[in-house]
Amino acid sequence: MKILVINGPNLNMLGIREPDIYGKGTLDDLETMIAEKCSGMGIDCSFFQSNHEGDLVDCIQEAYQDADGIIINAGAYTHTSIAILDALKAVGIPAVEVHISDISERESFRSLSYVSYYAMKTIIGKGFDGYLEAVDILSSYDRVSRMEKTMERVGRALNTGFKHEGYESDVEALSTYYSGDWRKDFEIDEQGCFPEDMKRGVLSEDGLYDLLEEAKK
Ligand code: CA2
Repeated sequence: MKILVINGPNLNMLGIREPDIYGKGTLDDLETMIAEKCSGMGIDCSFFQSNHEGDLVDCIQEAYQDADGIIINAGAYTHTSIAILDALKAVGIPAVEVHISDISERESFRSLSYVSYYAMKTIIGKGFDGYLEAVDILSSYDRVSRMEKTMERVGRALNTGFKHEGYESDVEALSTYYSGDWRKDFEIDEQGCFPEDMKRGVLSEDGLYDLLEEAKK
């Protein structure tokens, strides 16, 4: 999984002034903290900071079909930039918005966030930890959506007698997930079956293993 972390105007000043609002850590400290968390989770992350609205728009556009998730603190552009909102909508990459300070408790002009019209979640007032929470949110979302895609492909493949293109690698993926702890993310019924809306037809655990074996032949 690839996560892009974007910080907007003045966030390069972190740790230099206003420590009472933004803390003592620098942008470098923040990026190191996120990189360490991502590396422990097997996530590839990259960072971008700019004071220029158009550069932030370009960065979002360049992430199209490349990043799987965006963490964005658009700084003051949060409250003014429809261009950044449109760029996020245009690329369609799942995004979490983060603000170091609690923007709901500050000047009234900070209460409006255009970015939040797109972001799946907005985290405010948790300092640098908000970015770490955002990594967890994007990682879980990515895992669930990959699993759903796999299940959909398996469902399609089951209906086409395993002839669906690319089925074998999906089976490998399913087999890996199935032996792991991903179950907690999904409702599994008493018979160990996947919920009806995640599959076509009833499939027990034993049945699934049989199908996996058959598909690998
Ligand atoms: O709380 C946040 O993360 C903000 O996005 C930070 C922006 C502000 O305009 C938003 O309303 C809320 C500003 C970042 C300014 O960062 C500085 C850091 C040190 C010294 C001065 C500014």
